[in-house]
Amino acid sequence: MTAQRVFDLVIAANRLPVDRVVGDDGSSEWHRSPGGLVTAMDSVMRHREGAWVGWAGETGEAPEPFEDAGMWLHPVPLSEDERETFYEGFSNDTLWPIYHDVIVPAHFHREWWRSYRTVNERFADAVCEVAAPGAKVWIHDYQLQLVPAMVRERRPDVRIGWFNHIPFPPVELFAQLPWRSRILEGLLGADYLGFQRTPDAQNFLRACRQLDGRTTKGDLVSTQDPDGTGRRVRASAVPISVDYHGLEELARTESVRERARAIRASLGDPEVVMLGVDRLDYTKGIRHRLKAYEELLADGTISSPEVTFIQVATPSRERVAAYQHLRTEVETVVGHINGAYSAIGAPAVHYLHQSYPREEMAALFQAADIMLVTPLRDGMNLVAKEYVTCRHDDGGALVLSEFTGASHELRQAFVCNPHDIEGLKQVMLHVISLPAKDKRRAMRALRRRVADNDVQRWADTFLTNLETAPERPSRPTTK
Ligand code: GDG
Repeated sequence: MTAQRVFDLVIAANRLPVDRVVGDDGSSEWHRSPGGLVTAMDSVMRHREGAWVGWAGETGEAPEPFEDAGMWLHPVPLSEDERETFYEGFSNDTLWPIYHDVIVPAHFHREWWRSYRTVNERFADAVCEVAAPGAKVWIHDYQLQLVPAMVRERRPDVRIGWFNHIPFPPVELFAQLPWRSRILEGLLGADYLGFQRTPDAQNFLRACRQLDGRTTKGDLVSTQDPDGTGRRVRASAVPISVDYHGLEELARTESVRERARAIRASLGDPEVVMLGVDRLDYTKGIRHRLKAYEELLADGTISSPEVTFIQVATPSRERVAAYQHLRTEVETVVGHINGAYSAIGAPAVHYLHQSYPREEMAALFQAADIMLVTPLRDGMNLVAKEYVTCRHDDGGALVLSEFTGASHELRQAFVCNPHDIEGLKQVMLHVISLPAKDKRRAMRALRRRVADNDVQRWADTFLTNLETAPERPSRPTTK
């Protein structure tokens, strides 16, 4: 047994920042796990001491808690059934669609909800085990919305914050959830609730008012704990960002710059390289950008290989049916475009259903003249900010969907509505033909914006908001 340690800062997220990778010889190693939350929080936690509570990514018994890169990792177990019902089911097939404008239908199953509650209880227990008296507990994302109230019930001494990485839906969509009041109650266990954009915080406040008749004033909601104590909870926007300095430094290394040149050379040095980088997810608008590219090729406005498109589609949630359908659709369209418009040795679309190291991503960003970020809905979209960060040469151009959180900050991006294929084509053509000096001016402004608002600033702001949330915590209790 590992000795129990306690910490003043505890992070709880569905996944730990590492995955166990088992080699052919049966030996196992921990590798960094993919996704926006881990990318952001990993760099935040490297500058702070604390514990991270999360699932290690494999079902069955959880590994013993261990230290990795100066962080204390406390694994929470999930059974095979819970992976299907809590993770793939309620989290990714009920909440994810509802919170992303129901781009695909949401599925409601009572046994999925029961499993969600059970797993949230387990996370709350784990958090309480590692939280020191009076600790700050920072809970993340839609998979753990009941944890704030569950932790408060067990440990009234700790400060509880929750941050939503994805959008919070309009009340008309949130209202569809049969368990909507339970979710609001769960969240209101927190002292502070952080959202990507002000409209997300407003959607939450409106849900509290309209669905549960709670009183709100400004960004505060009044609530009552089970013991009758009245409290106010603050809900406001604190937009996430990237590790600007760390990533820029990586992008400036000679090996990454050399790799960027090599990527362009291996494509035959096209006039224009367009790039998409996404988890293979139906929210990301991958089909829409492929359609726009295909139509431009079909009507002869552009031609391949002069204009070449690279799409990195990182494997994601491969056991959920909607993701399997999306993969089939995307691969069919890519096959169709390549069949019609490629030359030997020069495919029109380079489709990469793979995951790459950070260095390769930085090189790809530098190799791309136009970055296409076209989600139908996205909490923030870190890829947009990473692209800008890597362009230390002030080169490149960012095409950005108005339905991303990032578009609320990155005002100098070339904005598109991905549903409007004609409009998307026009934006692509506009950027292709725009004088370089205009694109450089836009890129410089974008880079300043991200440099001034990096991920450390985001974490500092969140933790300050948590610290100064309206009600003081009750006296620390000894365990
Ligand atoms: C959620 C919200 C919000 C992707 N492929 C590879 C790779 N990635 C990295 C990207 C980026 C991250 O994964 C993806 O972040 P996004 O923000 O684009 O999207 P989600 O995964 O949907 O993230 C989102 C985010 O949480 C943070 O709050 O912005 O709205 O949906 O960092 O670079 N990284 C590497 N290889 C890959 O193949 N190394």
